[in-house]
Amino acid sequence: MQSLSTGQRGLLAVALTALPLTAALAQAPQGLSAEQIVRARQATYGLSAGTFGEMKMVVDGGGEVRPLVFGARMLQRWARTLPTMFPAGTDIPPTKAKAEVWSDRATFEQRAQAYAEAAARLAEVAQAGDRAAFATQWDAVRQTCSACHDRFRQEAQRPGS
Ligand code: ASC
Repeated sequence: MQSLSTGQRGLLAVALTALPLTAALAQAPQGLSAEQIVRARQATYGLSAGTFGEMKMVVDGGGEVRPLVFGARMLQRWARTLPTMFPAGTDIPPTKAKAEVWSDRATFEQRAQAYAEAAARLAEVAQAGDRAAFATQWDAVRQTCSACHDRFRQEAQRPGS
C-alpha cells in the first residue's frame, strides 16, 4: 500500500467495496412480473400445442415418427417444469388458470406428472420409429392434457385478456 498514492488507495478501496456488491447483483436477477410469467407460460403452452398438433398431422399423413422424438422430449421437459410456472401471485389476467391450481396444488402437480410420463413414453415410441404405437400414445398424451384442463383451466377468457 505504501507505494500507492492517496488517490489510488481511494480507488482501490472503492473497488474492493464494490466487488462483493457487483457479485451479489449478478446473482440476483430482477424477477419477472406476474404478468410476464403468465405470458411466458401461455406462450409455452401455445408452442406445446403447436408441436403436439403437428405430430398428429405427421401420424395421420403416414409420415416418419422418428423425427418427432425431439418434440416429444421437449413436451416432457415442459411438463416437468410446468408447475413451477404457476408461482403464488400469478392468478392474474390474462390467465385462464382456475384458482384450484393454487388451492389443490397436489392434484395439479400429479396431473403435470402424468403428462410428463406420457410424453416420455411418446419420445420412446418415436425413438423406436413405431408409428402405430406413437398414434396410440399421442391419444394417451392428449388425455393427460384434457385431465388437467378439465379441472384447472377455464374455457372462457377472463375480462381484460
Ligand atoms: C391438444 C391441445 C390441447 C389438448 C386438449 C386435449 O392438441 O392443443 O390443449 O390437445 O385439447 O383435450
